Amino acid sequence: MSLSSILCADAVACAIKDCQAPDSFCPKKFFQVCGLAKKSPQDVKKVFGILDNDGSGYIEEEELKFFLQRFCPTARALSDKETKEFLNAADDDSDGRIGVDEFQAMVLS
Ligand SMILES: [Ca+2]
Repeated sequence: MSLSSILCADAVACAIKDCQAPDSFCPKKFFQVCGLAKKSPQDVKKVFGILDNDGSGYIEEEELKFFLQRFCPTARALSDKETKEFLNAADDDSDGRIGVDEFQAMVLS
């Protein structure tokens, strides 16, 4: 399973390019531009599984930092500020990590 089987490469490239400038990353915008916001909950869950690099069942801060690189190996890492904002935007129960329900809610809402 890879992201390219779920998302269109052009849309992903466009979403990455859109947040190239430091501190310009916005999760909601990224999910819209890359096309994930229009996918089924099942597809969003598959993407979650890819982003959960260590298979812990949660996306932790360390995984969020390298979020863009999961989509494109040459993309930049997120700044600490962007990582925190991303986490806060999704972490509804404030446990410091993103579960699959929280991820689906953020992407599809
Ligand atoms: Ca994890």
